[in-house]
Amino acid sequence: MRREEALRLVKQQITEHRYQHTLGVMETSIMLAERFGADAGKAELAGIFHDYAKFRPKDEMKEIILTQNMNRDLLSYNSELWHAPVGAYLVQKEAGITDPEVLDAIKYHTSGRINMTLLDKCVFLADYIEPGRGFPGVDDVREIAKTDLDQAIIGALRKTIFFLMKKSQAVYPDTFYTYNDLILKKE
Ligand code: DGI
Ligand code: FE
Ligand code: FE
Ligand code: FE
Repeated sequence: MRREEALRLVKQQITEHRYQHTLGVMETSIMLAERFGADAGKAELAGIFHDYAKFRPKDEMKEIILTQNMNRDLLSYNSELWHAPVGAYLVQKEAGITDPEVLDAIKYHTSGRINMTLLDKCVFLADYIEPGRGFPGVDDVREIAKTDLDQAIIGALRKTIFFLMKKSQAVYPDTFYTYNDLILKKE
C-alpha cells in the first residue's frame, strides 16, 4: 500500500493531534529502521497504522478481544493497552494489511514482548521518542537511541513502569517481561 493511501485510511480513524503523532512515529520508525537494519517499508506501514484503533469504543475493543481469542488478561488491565492488539486485528480486516511482521509490530507496540523483532523494536521506540513527545526524560532516551536500540527501549520501559507505579497503576506483565528479556540479554 502506498503511503498516501495508508495515511488517508488512518486519518479517518483518529484525531488531528493523534494524526500528527502518527506522522512523527512514521518518520521516526523509518529512521530507526535505516539506522539499525530493519525493513524501512515495513517500519513505515507499521508506524502509520500503529494507533489505528486508539479511538474505538471500549465495548467494541472488548468484544474483539473476546471473540478473536486474544489474551483475556488484557481486560483486567488499563484499557489503554487494548488498542494495540485490536489495531492489529482491525487493520487486517479493514485496511487489508496482511504482512505478519507489520501486524506484530502494531500488536506489540505498547507492551513489547519477549524476543521482539528488529521491526517491533523500531516501532515501539519510535512511539516513545517521536519529535512530538514530551515525556520527562525523553531526551535521554533519544540520545541513547542514536547508538543502542535495546538500551533505549530499556530506558523507555523503565520510565513507563516508574510512571505507572507513581500513579499506583497496575503494570501489564508483558511490559515487565519485555524489560527483563532485554536486561538479561545485555552482554
Ligand atoms: O498510544 P500511544 O499513546 O501513542 O502510546 P502507547 O501505545 O505506548 O500507550 C501508552 C498508554 O498505555 C499510556 O497511557 C500508558 C499505558 N501503558 C503502557 N504500558 C502499560 C500501560 N498501562 C498499563 N496498565 N500497563 C502497562 O504495562
Ligand atoms: Fe499506541
Ligand atoms: Fe509506547
Ligand atoms: Fe502511538
